[in-house]
Amino acid sequence: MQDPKRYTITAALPYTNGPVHIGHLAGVYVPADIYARFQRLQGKDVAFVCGSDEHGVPITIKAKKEGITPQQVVDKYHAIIKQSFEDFGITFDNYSRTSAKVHHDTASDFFKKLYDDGKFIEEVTEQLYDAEANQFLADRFVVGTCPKCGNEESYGDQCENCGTSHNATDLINPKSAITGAVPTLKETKHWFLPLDQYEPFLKEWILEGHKKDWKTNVYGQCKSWIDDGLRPRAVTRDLDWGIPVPVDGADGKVLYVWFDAPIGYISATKEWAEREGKDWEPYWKSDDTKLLHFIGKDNIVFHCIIFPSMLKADGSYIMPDNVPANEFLNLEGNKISTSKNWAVWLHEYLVDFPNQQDVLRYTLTANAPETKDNDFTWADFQARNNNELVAIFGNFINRVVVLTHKYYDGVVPALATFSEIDEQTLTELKAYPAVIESSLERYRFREAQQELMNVARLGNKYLADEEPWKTIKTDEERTKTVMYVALQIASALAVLSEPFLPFTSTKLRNILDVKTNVENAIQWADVSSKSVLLPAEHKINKGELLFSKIEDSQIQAQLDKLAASKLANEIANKEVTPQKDTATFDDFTKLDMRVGTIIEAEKMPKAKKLLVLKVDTGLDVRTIVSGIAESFTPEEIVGKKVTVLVNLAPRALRGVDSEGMILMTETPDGKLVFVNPDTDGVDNGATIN
Ligand code: B3M
Ligand code: ZN
Repeated sequence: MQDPKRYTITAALPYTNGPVHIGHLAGVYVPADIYARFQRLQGKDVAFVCGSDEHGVPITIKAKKEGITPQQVVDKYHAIIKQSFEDFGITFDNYSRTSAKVHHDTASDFFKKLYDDGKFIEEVTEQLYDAEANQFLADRFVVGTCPKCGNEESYGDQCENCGTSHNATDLINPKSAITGAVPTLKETKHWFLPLDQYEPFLKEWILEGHKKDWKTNVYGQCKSWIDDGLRPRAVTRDLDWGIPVPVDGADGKVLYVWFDAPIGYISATKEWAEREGKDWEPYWKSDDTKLLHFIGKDNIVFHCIIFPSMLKADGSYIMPDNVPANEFLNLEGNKISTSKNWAVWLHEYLVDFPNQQDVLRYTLTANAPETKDNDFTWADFQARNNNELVAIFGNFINRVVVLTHKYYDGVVPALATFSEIDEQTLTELKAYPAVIESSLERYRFREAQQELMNVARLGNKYLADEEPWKTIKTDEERTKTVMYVALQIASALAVLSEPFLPFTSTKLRNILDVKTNVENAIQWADVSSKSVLLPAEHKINKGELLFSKIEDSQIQAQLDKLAASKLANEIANKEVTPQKDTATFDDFTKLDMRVGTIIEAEKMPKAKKLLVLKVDTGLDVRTIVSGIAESFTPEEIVGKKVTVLVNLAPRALRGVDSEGMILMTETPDGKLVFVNPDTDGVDNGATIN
């Protein structure tokens, strides 16, 4: 869209059942924030909204697990999530929540209007029901095999493996996530949005209208959805947590969370507009508004197919201009997982790296999963900080500030005459805003940030070539000009870095003293249009380091933390053979177990696993064939004390009669070990009971 009058920028509402981690930040909130800050810097009218998604089954499941109410769950995480966003400089104009009254009213009214206009199909259908839990199994209350990709752990409404969104009754071998029971079918009435009726509209709007400007991952998913054929989707659920369905005969039913959540963007805009004394409607209903949804790839269908169909059904809303969805960020080679604690939590990061928000923002953007899944590694984080932020950006600013103080007491010197290289450098500098802008307008945030770093590179190269630390001894006038030019580049960096590195930008503006002085406040466009950003005679402040080196020990501490998570998981997920049926005391006493000693051992010919042992059982010396040849050599077990089941009926193994069994167990990696009671000083033949 050319020259929109205003921007409505939404970022996916995080589910309020846990804190937010780097995956959230990289996929959605950092790019959305970069974009919003950039538009504001250009003087654009921006509404950047988000909020907590407080309905839906995951929240009820979490509440059940913790023995608290869903409201307590969302209150707890809403506060943590909101704080994390503030701490990382995500500049929402409003961060709302879907339990707010304004949202309940907005979502109810939205449903009611569609209902009154006859946009829904009302139908009694058979839905999955858990008789044990006395509950219908909507969405995440049911797991089963995805009909599309075969993932055995697909949820009722969506498969996290292939991204397909389906109806719970489509699952193969469904199981209740509450009791594990196989669900039965039970009749219940619901309201369906007939997505099939919106197919022609979606085809024209997306397939024909956005083939060129939407990301290929987004366009591709939409196309495959539409090509597969759309079906009516239930927008209500039999649950007790959510927004009550606002029509008669809908007791015990709530709106499907994916019906109410996107309306949360509208409620958040309303809440904001009211606070600011503005009218919310142009932000959602005016053709000269650019509406953008920043989301992760698992949300594409909801934002490109279902929500637009809802908006279309209402008829008074605009459509999103773009849905720049990202792929997923992995962590050290594995999928980020809340339940496995395989994540870098934002609130924990700030404890370990206080005031280093920009380092994380920078790394996540540099490595953003824009076109494919990407991996976050702590080694990369360290390298990006030390080799790029410290060595390029920080180094340039540091040199400029230190030299300005050293040579001119912090006062910007007057230039003498520009040399060709000065002119060239300044011309190059002036080109950057447009270059960065072009990347940002195509949602290429990695590329945009690289261009920002090229500005710092330009400055470093200029200083390295012009060497003011040498010319100061020979040519004072030349040195003044060089420092003047370098200070212009530093000022440009202060403004161009703001969307990406907001905390650094603020520090830099403070150092250069271009923050509070309105006349000197540099705007984005000034970098290309003004010949002077920082005039001669202007005094800058004392410097401070913008970035500092991250040590190996800090990185190791993070890796240790992850290793501890991994270990804790392995322990928690360890499969233990279930207990066998009860044995009576008589059953037990039938088994005659004795302490014995292996006195001879040799390999069974042509059998990889078997050793033939002679064992002194105290009763006799007998032959026992044991399947331990892959864990022990014959030599190492001669003389070993063992536990022998002596009254096991003899059986022939490869023609050798085995007259008992040695008790063994197994280590986690499959090595056999003897069950070897503490039998020092106990004679062979002693009974075990
Ligand atoms: N809460 C899903 C998610 O966090 C969801 C987004 C809603 S956006 C309207 O993946
Ligand atoms: Zn699937």
